[in-house]
Amino acid sequence: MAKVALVTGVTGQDGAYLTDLLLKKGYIVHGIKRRSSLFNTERIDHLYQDPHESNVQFKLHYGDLTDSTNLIRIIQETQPDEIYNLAAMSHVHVSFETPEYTANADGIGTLRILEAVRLLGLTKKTKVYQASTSELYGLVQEVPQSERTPFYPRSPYAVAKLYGYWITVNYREAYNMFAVNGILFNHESPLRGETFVTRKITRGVAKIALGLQDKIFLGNLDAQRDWGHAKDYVEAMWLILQQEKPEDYVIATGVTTPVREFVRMAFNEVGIELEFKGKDENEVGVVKACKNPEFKLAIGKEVIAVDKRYYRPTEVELLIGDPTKAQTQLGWKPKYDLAALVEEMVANDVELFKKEQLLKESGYYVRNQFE
Ligand code: NDP
Ligand code: GDR
Repeated sequence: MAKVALVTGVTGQDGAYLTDLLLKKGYIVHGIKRRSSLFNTERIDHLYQDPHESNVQFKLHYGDLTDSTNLIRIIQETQPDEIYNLAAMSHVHVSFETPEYTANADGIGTLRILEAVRLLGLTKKTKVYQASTSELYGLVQEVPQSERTPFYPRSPYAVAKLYGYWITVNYREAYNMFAVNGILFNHESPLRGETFVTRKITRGVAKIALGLQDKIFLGNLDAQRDWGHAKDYVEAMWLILQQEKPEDYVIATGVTTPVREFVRMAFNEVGIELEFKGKDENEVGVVKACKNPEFKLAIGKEVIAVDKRYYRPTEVELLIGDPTKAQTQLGWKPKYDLAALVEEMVANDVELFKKEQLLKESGYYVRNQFE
């Protein structure tokens, strides 16, 4: 019998990679997607199966983490062996503007899933994976951060995820459930949401190189992150649920890099060398050399500027994960390093915007003003 998985947040970056992985492993996958006024399945369209056919392995259900009865019904109907709770309002900066909703979806939403499993008498059958985060560490207590490092959340998002973390531990201990946290450090990909810093940079680099954008406005260039590839990280999620014992794991590369360096690496991918001048909000990045004849950028052109709008009221300055436990107990090892990740993301966005350039030249280009 094929295993059945239920994936919340199936339309997100991780949902797309995880669904692909689970289908390849022979699972039947049920995904929960939110109703939206526009199509929101772009990341999983390549996995579409016609629901009118027989033997459909991948099915979508409308749902929302803020709606208990909906979650209970879907879990009852699908009787999953594994639930991957990936749905969340996942943008740290936006959580300062929507703190109550973030608490509801990211914090109480986790409780709703666990409680649904309990109410339906599925505690022995259904394993639950909770998408916990390195944002729990927040204000630096120690580096590198491991499963034993104390938490100090620094945003409404992180505080909501702290509740999600502990309620998962509590249901494991109180009801003997296989309920576990993956404490994942930042992971990126060509499917990364456009407003997270890495994708904002790789999209900006592609558009600047192609003459579709003037400069990129960023916030804190000093922040340091331990960036991995989402494809590697969803593999870890699956491994965590295949263990004998339910335990929490840190998933990270163990290498940290400042945002400024990510910017430099991304521009290098298109043959543009940058130098940074000035400090704090007056810092700018200017073109030092342009080695790719395809992209004609003037030396001295300002392509990076700081906009304080992107500063956070409280910032997480430094994250470095210690993946020793995942390496030794799960046998998990990432295949991508940062250079390979940046290369893939920039190449993807250059291709994407070459298509957009073609549209522009044919008179079809509409600039997205709100990105
Ligand atoms: P994304 O933002 O790409 O995806 C989030 C998903 O959750 C989307 O499918 C979104 O739907 C859905 N969603 C949001 N709110 C609700 C809701 N109220 N009810 C149902 N679905 C909802 O995030 P990622 O894929 O990057 O991350 C997956 C999970 O892992 C998240 O919980 C995130 O907080 C966590 N995480 C991510 C890390 C990372 O670096 N990527 C690191 C550590 C943890 P829609 O498409 O309609 O917006
Ligand atoms: P993060 O990711 O907050 O770590 O959360 P994000 O890419 O948004 O920020 C990383 C760092 O870059 C700095 N930064 C900017 N960030 C954004 N978004 N836009 C900018 O213009 C900008 N300029 C500088 C930020 O201040 C920050 O220090 C991500 C999400 O996926 C969470 O859901 C997840 O839990 C954590 O990673 C681990």
